[in-house]
Amino acid sequence: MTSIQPTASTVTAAAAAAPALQAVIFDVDGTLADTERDGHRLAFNQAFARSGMDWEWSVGTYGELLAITGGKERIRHFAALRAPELLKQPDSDAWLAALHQLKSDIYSELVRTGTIALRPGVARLIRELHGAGVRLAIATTTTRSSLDSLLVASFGDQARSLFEVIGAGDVVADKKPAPDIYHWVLRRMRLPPAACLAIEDSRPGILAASAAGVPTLITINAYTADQDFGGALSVVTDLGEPAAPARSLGGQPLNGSCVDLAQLRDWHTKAAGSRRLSPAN
Ligand code: XBP
Ligand code: MG
Repeated sequence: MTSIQPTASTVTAAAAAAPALQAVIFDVDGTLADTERDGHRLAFNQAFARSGMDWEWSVGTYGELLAITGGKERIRHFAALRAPELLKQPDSDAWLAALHQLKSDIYSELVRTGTIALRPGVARLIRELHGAGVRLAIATTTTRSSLDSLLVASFGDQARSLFEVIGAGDVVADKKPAPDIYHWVLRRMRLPPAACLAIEDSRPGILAASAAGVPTLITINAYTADQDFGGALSVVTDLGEPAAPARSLGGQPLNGSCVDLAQLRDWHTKAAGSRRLSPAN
């Protein structure tokens, strides 16, 4: 097969015909905040203890369990390995739902006490995008009540007006890495995937966004640093603050110390250019 080598001028010409960046879709856990190790994990463990169960997920075990997205799904997976008889009870679905509800309530309480901060650059970038009229959305596997608690604790009264569309938890049957939550959000925003950019932190996240056709920026964290982020627009340590610069780890390089709107537009335009020139498209 003949390979097409894009030149700077052909990339510019192709990108000119592609949709401009209109919306940014944020993942939540691991992206907006480091919620997993000291938030969700603790809430699961407290829910197990309060329910009289001897399960306790260590930091390492929880890292492995993150491959199963969704809290109910994660409990079900662990039960299938450790106590399959629990899943054979006639009321097992109700048991699981009640246990997860307890976990979600504990998580919301933890978040309300202010123990989980937004990651570097998240509030700065969201405010810049909102101020510039870029549309904002959320695509997450997390339960809606847990997300709302995090948003209110982080953004106060502004929480409800910042994000135009919120896709969370069970609004779709198949969670990430399936693309369904991105399809759900895109339908409600009435936007094509190429007009959006996703910010994710994990392999299930980039698989979901990419399968929906949304170009994706990755901000890694301790649980996801070694994962495969092939196909990402760019991989960075975090979104960065002027006094605490982010670092490039792969893909398109970061120009400067922070991810800002100008940087997102630049990456988005380059992605559009290479997509249109790719022989597969
Ligand atoms: C991460 C998840 C979630 C949380 C737990 O979601 O997989 O399941 O770990 O939340 P994302 P719930 O990265 O898509 O934000 O217990 O509410 O499911
Ligand atoms: Mg995530």
